[in-house]
Amino acid sequence: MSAATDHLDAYWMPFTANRDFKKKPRIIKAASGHHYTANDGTRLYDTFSGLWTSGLGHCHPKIVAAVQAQVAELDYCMTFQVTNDKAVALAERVVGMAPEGFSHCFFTNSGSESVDTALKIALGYHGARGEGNRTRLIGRERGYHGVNFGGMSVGGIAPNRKAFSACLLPGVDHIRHTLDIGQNAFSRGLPQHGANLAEDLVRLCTLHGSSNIAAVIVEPVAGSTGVLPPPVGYLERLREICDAHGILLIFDEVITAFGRLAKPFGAQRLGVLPDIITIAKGLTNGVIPMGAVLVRDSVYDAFMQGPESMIELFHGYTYSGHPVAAAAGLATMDVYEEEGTFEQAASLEQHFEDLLHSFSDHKHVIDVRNFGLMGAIEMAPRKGAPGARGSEAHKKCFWDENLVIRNGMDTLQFSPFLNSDPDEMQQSFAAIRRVLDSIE
Ligand code: PXG
Repeated sequence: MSAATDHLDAYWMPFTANRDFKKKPRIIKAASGHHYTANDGTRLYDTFSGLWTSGLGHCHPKIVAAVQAQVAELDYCMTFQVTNDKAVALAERVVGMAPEGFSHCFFTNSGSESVDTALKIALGYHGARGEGNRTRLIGRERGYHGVNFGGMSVGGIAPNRKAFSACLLPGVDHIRHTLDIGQNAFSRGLPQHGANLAEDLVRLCTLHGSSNIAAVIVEPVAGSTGVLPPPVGYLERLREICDAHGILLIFDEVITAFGRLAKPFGAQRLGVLPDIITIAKGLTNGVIPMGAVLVRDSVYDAFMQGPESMIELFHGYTYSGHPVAAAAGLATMDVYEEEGTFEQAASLEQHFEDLLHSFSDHKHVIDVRNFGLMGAIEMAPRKGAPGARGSEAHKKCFWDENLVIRNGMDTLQFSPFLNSDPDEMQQSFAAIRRVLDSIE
């Protein structure tokens, strides 16, 4: 091993080709606003706002100050049997922004934990109501719900599941994904074709017996699989089928909450209300890990039965409602409100859409998809080397254009800052065009 890579050896990177990365590492040491600073001092524009996390930009002074003050005031406090003032305040704040009827919030530390918590709540809800036979969970192909055993099982990203296939949760099935490039290529916003794919849930109701199904979980706009906005009418139909069969509908809003769709929650933008919502990422602008699960009152109320001295839900994490994370969350909510972030996001959508779709004529590009400030440019795989184009584009953007972009195989994904500068956005796409032109 070369000297350059020795010091990296101890570090096993997540979701990364470690050996390839360590040959020529890309290490960030600082960030401010819309830019990172690399180890060698180079400033890089961040087209992914963290990892869908940091819509307000990096190191927002108000959030930094809140975290600094909190860590000196109350560094930690258990939230089992006692709790802290910031967790209480943040729960109230978040439910205040949520759709009507979501009055309760359970804290976790990540999206993966939020998803597993939501699945457990769904099972507990049915049990509490005397429908303990409802144990089946339904996900969707290409869904990403984190990497814990529950989320991985309802998730539908094949490579994430493959190595663990014998140990996935039993009783899980998946409805079909909604990507149909044949009919919907280069759609702007929600695609027109595909509402009928929701009928796949009816098929699973018939197959498994709908009275055995506890919940269906979907991302309202699938994110990490390469941005799949729901076809017009699709989510409405899922809601109808769930209602008809007593099945809980879970929206995994880890990406779509907090302004990505120009509203506090994607459910509000899309006009379809689930029963349970999972969040993370934008809850603290990515500054401190934190997630949460919001539930409809009917779900919460089902647990609040029996003796008052009894624990209603045997679940929680050491760091659920961590005071420093909660302080970051409160400051983040303040900034969203004070800076009118969700309105800013709305005002950027058309510009973002136009920039993305300017790639429609590119020789490598087979589809462009977008909704809100979520976007993807899908390239055809190079013959015999799937993923090579995406990976080369990522590296070239970093080294040649001072740009951090995200690729999943040959699909480039975009999560611009909610307060992006339209010129910077334009320049970043001009740079990406140069890179795509230069790769084979
Ligand atoms: N649900 C959804 C919808 C997510 O997008 C998770 C759950 C899991 O969250 P944690 O905090 O446990 O990672 C996510 C995470 C990508 C990408 O490239 C997206 C995520 C994770 C890794 C990569 O789009 N989202």
